[in-house]
Amino acid sequence: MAHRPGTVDSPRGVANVFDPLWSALEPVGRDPRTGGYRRFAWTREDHTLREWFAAEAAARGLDLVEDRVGNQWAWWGDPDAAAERGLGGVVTGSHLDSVPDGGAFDGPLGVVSALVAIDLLRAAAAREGWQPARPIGVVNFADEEGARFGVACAGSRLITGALAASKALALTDADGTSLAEALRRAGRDPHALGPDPQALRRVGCFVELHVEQGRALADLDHPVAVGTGIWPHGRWRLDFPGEANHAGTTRLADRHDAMLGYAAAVLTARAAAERHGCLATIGKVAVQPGGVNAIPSGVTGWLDARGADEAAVRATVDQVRDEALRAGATVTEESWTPTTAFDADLARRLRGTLGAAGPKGRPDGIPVLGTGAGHDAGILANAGVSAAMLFVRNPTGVSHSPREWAEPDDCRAGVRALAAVLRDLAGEGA
Ligand code: HGY
Ligand code: MN
Ligand code: MN
Repeated sequence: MAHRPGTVDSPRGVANVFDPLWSALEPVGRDPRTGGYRRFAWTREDHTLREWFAAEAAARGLDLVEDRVGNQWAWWGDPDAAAERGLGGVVTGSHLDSVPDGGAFDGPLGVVSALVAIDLLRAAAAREGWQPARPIGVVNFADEEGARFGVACAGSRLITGALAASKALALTDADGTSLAEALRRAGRDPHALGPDPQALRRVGCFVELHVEQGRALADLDHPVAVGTGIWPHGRWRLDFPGEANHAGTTRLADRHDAMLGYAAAVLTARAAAERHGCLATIGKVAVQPGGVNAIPSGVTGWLDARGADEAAVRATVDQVRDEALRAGATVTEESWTPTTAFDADLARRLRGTLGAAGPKGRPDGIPVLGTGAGHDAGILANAGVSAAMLFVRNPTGVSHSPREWAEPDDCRAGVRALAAVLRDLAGEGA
């Protein structure tokens, strides 16, 4: 049952709306053993989350549109009529899917904060007669984590053309189910998949609020920051060949053990990252046949490499690639995101709005942060959309883990900051 908005102006203000929305999401895809989330694209959990988003949009009288790849857009105002007048919409939002055993905040904090920010602006409209000069949209991007089919930000990459529909439809999950089949089972037409210039034309600017995936704000003792950019980063699949045989009867000299090449690549990734000042992770591996007493016939590992300097990331990947090729592996680049700079004018405007509204006595106003985490805002920015981010303090600094956290007061500070920047961006003559 969607929560009835409009009580955001009550004494408990933002919490009065934020908390029920958060509680409604809390159980969806949660593993009671770990407290982590499994919310993968085009699964039952994803369906539940999409239905929740649609109900909350309807409860606010927002017009819900699903684009060619399944991203959900909820609009206050008519973005097409505004686009005819050369006025792009002001969009916020994020994603609802997770990594395996992910935290509660990565993605959902941006979507829930966006809905509550709309409630704050609606209350201001009722109280002050304020009306946005531009449509305001809330987006739920599909498959941002790429946890099931392996390509991150798939929804935003597809509509911007950064990911070809043909490549996406052929992606398969651990069970061998293709994205095409998963879409069909979810009642979507896989052949509709492709770039969606109409969806993008509606967006004048995009501001994504996200839990910080690090400790910078905790160290700065500030609840909210403005994002400046995203490090270059990518994913590579490493397939190591071997020969299945009996663990107890095959002499060492006779073995072709795929695990050895994989293990060397893992150690090389760490050494190369240290050498080049980057981050390299091999966090996912698949072993065939996967028997304790069977020498592996094949091992597939996935490399995630990132860093502030593109050449250093490439050098890190090259070193791992050379090691893998020595073991006879094939190496496939699955995704690459270049250095991403958010719209500097937009970021400056956010700082102007928030610097004034930030905690008193801070001469430097609101902090600015870069990040090594990928986001849909980065994909849109690289497609020429004016985009920026807001980060909310995470005292643990941990993410992609059940330990990810944001204090309720900081979540509310994030909502108020988001509402302030949306009001400025969508305001009269904006
Ligand atoms: O991988 C990332 O940085 C993001 O969480 N998709
Ligand atoms: Mn994430
Ligand atoms: Mn995220």
